[in-house]
Amino acid sequence: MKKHLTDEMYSNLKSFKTKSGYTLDMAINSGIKNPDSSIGIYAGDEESYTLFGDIFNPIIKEYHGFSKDDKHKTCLHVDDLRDASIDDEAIISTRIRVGRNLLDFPLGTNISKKQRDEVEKRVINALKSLTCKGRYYSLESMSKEDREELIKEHFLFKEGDRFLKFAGLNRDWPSSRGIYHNEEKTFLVWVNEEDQLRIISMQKGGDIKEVFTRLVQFLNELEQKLTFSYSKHLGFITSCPTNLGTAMRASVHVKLPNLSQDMPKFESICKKHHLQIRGIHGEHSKSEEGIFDISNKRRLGVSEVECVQDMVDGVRALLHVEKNLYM
Ligand code: ADP
Ligand code: CIR
Repeated sequence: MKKHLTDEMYSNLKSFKTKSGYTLDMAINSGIKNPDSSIGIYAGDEESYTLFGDIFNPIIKEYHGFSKDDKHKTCLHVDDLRDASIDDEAIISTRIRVGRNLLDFPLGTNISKKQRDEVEKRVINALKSLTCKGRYYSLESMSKEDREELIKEHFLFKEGDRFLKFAGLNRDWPSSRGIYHNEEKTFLVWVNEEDQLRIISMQKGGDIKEVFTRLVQFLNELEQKLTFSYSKHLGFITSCPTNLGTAMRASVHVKLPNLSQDMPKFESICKKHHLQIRGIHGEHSKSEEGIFDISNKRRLGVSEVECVQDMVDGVRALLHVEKNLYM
């Protein structure tokens, strides 16, 4: 944000307000309060992306390589994936999530408590219709111990960090937040975190196709009950511009003890394959014991299948170097 926002742009945009009352000052607050942000800007609603397009567009272009005149695309045909199963003991687990927000509501950054309550009600209602046998647990009704255990096991989100806090996403915490999951915890839905829904499929090991198939099945079922905010140009609308488009992050937890000793090489392979490196407790966390969270970086202008394929091909390339160069 600080790289692209000029004085002139700020003066031009500062008095604008979207229909839900979102302003440029609100959009950039997280970046202003956290100068170490990697992105530093959030939308308050779909309109933010056009009304404040002068600042969002170059950021979107830099992150996704997607221009104003490009078209987003979608493909959820799991069978189009190539070489999807990574049968390697270095792969500890696989997770694919998509973010979704309901049409006709502001995003979490600019939602009122009453609207957030209504979103939770609608989502709970839709979850009841799933053929997946699961239960919804409200964060408020969960014990501290249960909450901490679920976070430690990578199933549940924690209270938003300083980046989310200054974007307005921690307001009224933990009211109207919760998690739905099946007994095996292979299908989960987070409610009212950074996006109103984070729909997640995960399991141990590297059977990426199975994880993707489960996600698509329940996503299709949810779409019968809920209408998500979607634009032809930007795909699914999300709070953070990095999640626009497919809003998909396909990741593995993978052991790379050798390659991670050579960070420039590790990072250059990731860059070539459009991958992002995270620590094992999510964004802005550290790696432990040479285990990293490796995921697709691009989400807009590429289809869902391409997002997963970016991850699969990139992780194969990382494992090749990990095994062959350091024997
Ligand atoms: P998001 O995926 O929604 O962008 P985070 O990066 O904060 O959010 O990750 C959310 C949680 O999911 C964290 O606990 C993280 O460790 C866990 N996670 C991510 N990828 C995997 C994976 N492949 N296997 C197991 N847990 C994962
Ligand atoms: C930041 O700007 O650092 C946070 N708001 C998180 C940005 C999302 N990160 C990402 O690379 N997907």
